[in-house]
Amino acid sequence: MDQIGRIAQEHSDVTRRYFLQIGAAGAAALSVSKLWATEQGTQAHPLLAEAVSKLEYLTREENFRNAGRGKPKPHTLPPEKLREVGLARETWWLEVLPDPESDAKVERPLSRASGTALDWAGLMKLAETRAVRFMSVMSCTNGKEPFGMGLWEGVPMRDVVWLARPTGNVRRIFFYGYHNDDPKQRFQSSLPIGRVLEDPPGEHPVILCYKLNNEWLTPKRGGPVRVIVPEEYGNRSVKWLQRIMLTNSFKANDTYAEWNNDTVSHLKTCARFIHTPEKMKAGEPAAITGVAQVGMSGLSKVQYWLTPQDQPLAENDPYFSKAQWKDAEILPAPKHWGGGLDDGKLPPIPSQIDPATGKPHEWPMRNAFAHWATLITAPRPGNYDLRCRTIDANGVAQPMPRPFPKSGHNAIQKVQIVVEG
Ligand SMILES: Nc1nc2c(c(=O)[nH]1)N[C@H]1C(S)=C(S)[C@@H](COP(=O)(O)O)O[C@H]1N2
Ligand SMILES: [Mo]
Repeated sequence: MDQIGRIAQEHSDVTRRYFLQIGAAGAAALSVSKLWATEQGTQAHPLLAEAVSKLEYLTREENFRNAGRGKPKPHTLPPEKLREVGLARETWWLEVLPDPESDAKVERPLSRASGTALDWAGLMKLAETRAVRFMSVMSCTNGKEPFGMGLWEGVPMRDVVWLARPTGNVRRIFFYGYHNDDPKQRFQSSLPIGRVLEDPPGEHPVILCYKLNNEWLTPKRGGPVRVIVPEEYGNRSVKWLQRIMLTNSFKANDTYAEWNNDTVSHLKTCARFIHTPEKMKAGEPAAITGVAQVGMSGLSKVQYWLTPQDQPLAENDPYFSKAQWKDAEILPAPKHWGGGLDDGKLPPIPSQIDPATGKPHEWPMRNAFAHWATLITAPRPGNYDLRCRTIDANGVAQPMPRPFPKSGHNAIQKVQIVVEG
């Protein structure tokens, strides 16, 4: 099953039960903007209610798409081997070292040789006072669909960097994980040191992450500890983390750069379908749902365009800006967040959720998902193309302002629908 299929397949029990109730009411179509958040009194078209009831906000661990490389992939190693190489919580270690090829000044490197490497107990000690949680999207630069929407918990990377007492000549930081002790398999990413030490207002810290959706990070998700960089594509978020290097080099030395990717790229705003019918009847409504990845410039609208395939496309209009786009409904913050959380409730997330109301401070949240839904109707039988796109908070339509694929795939998605008489 593809990733969108996996996301669609998830069910939020609570919203489902609710929609089964109102579905029976069979009311006329109304705004779905109340659907996710309202518990009673809202009527919606049963088709739309049913479609929305299948959505779940957070992605379950097992439904994340996986991108960790290695021969063998580290998460497939047997438990004894994982323990042996430091990829179990009891045996985990992390080194923070000066780059030997540079003149970074680091007073107290955290090294295995000197017995100062950080271990699990040390990380948990830090977590007692420093732990942060936030929700953010995992998305691959070249992935057609986001990999998943996670609630991540970890300790800011800077807290561990400061333990090593860097004093100067540090301009960048690079890091990598376990790679079968084979340098050719190393997957490395890097950041300017400034991004690690400081967060712009509203941005979350770069973290050493040990929990997803309130559970310990599994080997598959990069556990015991991985990096999460909340605002960028997944290549920054190195799994099976073992080594952080402080360097005076000013150059990005990411594995992804060598693979012809732009490594300095904030998440882009873009829309994807989750559910669309393969067939529908002319003149009768059908429900469609989707997800928008809310990137650097926020989200103001999600739109769709249904057009017969035999209708010629406008010339010199690669992004269909002259087409008859219509607005879909962006769903509000869910009442129940899904993702397999214990009783469906979120643990405290001070930076994103108001503890008094349990609601997000802003919606849609940046670097997160926003789901959307709408009813579509095709007047006549035939083969149709259905497309979706976002308009970001600056008013710019997808795939602009950054249409180049190697900094994040955001081409306008198209699906085919057969409309029968
Ligand atoms: N050690 C290691 N970390 C890695 C990778 C890798 O190949 N090895 N792939 C990266 C890329 S390109 C992506 S998109 C994300 C995907 O994270 P996920 O597998 O948890 O979805 O992991 C990143 N971290
Ligand atoms: Mo990726």
